[in-house]
Amino acid sequence: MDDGVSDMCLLEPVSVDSIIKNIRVRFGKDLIYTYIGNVVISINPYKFLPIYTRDVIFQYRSRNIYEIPPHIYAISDEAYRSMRDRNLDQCVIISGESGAGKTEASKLIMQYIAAVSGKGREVDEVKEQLLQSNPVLEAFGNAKTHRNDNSSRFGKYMDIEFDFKGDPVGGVITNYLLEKSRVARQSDGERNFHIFYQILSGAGTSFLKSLKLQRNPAHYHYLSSNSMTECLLTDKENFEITRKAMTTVGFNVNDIMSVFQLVAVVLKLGNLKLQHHTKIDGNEGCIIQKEEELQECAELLKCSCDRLKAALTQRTVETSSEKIRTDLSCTEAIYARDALCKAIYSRLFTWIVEKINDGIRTKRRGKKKSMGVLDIYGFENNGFEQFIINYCNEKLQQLFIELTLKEEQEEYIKEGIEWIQVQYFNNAVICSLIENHSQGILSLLDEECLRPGTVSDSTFLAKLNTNFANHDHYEARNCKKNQNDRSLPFDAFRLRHYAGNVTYYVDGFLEKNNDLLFRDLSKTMWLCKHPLTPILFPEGDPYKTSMRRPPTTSSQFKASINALVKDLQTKVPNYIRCIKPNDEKKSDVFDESLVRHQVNYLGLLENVQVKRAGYAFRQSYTQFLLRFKMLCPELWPTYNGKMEIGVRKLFSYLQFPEEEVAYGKTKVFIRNPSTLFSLEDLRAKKLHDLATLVQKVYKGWS
Ligand code: AD9
Ligand code: MG
Repeated sequence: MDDGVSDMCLLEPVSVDSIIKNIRVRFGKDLIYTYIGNVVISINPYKFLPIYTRDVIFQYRSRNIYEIPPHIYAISDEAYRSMRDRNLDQCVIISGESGAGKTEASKLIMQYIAAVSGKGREVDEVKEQLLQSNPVLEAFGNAKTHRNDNSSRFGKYMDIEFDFKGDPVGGVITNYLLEKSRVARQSDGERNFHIFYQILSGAGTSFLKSLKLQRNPAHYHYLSSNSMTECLLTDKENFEITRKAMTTVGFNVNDIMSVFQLVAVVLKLGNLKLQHHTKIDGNEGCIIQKEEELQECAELLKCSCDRLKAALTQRTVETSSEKIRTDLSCTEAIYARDALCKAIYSRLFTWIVEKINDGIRTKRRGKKKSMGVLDIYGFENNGFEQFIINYCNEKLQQLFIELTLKEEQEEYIKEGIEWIQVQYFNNAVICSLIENHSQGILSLLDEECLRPGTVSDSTFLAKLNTNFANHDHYEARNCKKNQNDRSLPFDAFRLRHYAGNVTYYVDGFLEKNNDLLFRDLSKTMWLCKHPLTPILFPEGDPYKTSMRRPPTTSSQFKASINALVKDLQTKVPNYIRCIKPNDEKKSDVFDESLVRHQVNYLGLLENVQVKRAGYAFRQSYTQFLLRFKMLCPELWPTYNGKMEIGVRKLFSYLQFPEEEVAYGKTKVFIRNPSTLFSLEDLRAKKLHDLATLVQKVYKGWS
């Protein structure tokens, strides 16, 4: 029966076609994991597979990666043991497009670590908190999109900390840029964040009443302006799960109440109807129609209704001598309302992450080991937020190249092993196009946001066109080279990302990057007596005189991504590359062109080539001998000679073909995984023989 090869380094011949064929054959047999060396390729089965039970977990425990079939547990085990036993901090970087299975993979890793690490009241509590942070973050940060019914709309890095025994003692979660525009608007057929539906379908009648909410989602503008208004069956039960999980991770009854009050406020503010109004003095302004909803919002926020109303419909301009109030037009007021709701929700989300961190942060002192799991959103198309997300993916691809392709090749050189360079596409040029300090797209965007005078999305685009007209990875209709490309709209630019071309519409870039909230709104929020709003809107403090401009969205993101990359660089990387088999979210359907696209941009062929041209396995002489010296009588039980000589003696005794092994300065390199399998088999047999012998001797004694 053909199961394909479990490590694609063994493919013959090596080509994109053979890689796809191998993944396809294995996918057809529900073998969703395949290796390229120690990189795991995972294809989403879109169905339940019985491969995540406790029994399976324990099969993978403390086994070598090549001993048993590929599994995400195998790499989790490898990373865990390397951290625990060799004191090497680890990170697991999970990549792939939306719906490819990244979040599920990250949960499987955590489940594995929780199952195999130590037990005890304190440790169990930490584990439970780490695991239960998932349902909370997913309720508030995930949503149904076209591509994924449970799509993460934020990036997440969870760094789990361990004591010297390898037991989890805490962790820190870092969140990246929640897609907050979803609060006020979603594409057709998509939904708002899960929590809105969960609360409406799952909360008890009296709880809903205390939040002044109605059960029907169609009542709420933010949940009904698109075509997916209904709650799903799972929303109701998920509400219970979310609430319980909030308690586990450290929210008390008051915290929970405060959070849901703000969730309710967002829904209710979204329902405010603003109407154009010409005042007696002839000035244009707007009035709020349904005042009851406004009144209820004020009650939930514990603030004066008049103040809230004024903040939503007027703007105060302060000069050194006086305050002047002007009325907002209807369009401006709708904009202000939506901006406020997005700000409340996204800041609440960050507060929730911080609150979880307060609960799981390590209380113990002393040196800790750590393992970080990165689950970032996948590549998607279109506006500002996607541009930022795609920038992040470019950075991660760059890290992958640095650590897997470049470093691998450099190691051969360093160890003095003969080597033919494999060519691969290095995306550093795209990273630089985006983030270059003075001349990148991000710095030009910031410059445009801060420049006095008339600036707009179009002036920003014009600036890009002037600067990057001749750049290989930049295209725009107004650039000479793209003049005849009718697929390029005039209000957009296209980047040739490593994963493919993406067209970005510039509409909203400046505003989203500026991310400014009218001061009247932040001040009103700060003045509310609600326990959270003063924390969420510190800039609204009227006693704070600092007029410093907050950093732009893109500069904040750039800083946090660079900090992340720096952190990842200090750890041993483990990679999981997720692949999506089809766009219909169906099981057993393999869309070859879709998979081909992913295989290409994930650079799997180059990955296999580098691994194959090189050696599938390498280990320091000392560690290698420690494991296998029992296979050579001359080295067993004690060997005091030079380690490299010992390894040479071992291979000569075992009579493996010479070309299978290379001897570096500090490490032994093994070309094929099958050689390692044979070594493992021999070792297992030897151990078995030894155990039998010991038993016999023991019986003889007793
Ligand atoms: V996004 O960039 O956050 O939109 P992800 O995170 O890559 O995306 P996710 O892990 O959420 O995708 O997986 C999408 C869906 O595929 C899940 O909700 C499951 O229904 C399904 N899935 C993913 N992995 C597995 C698996 N190992 N077994 C079964 C799976 N189903
Ligand atoms: Mg996800």
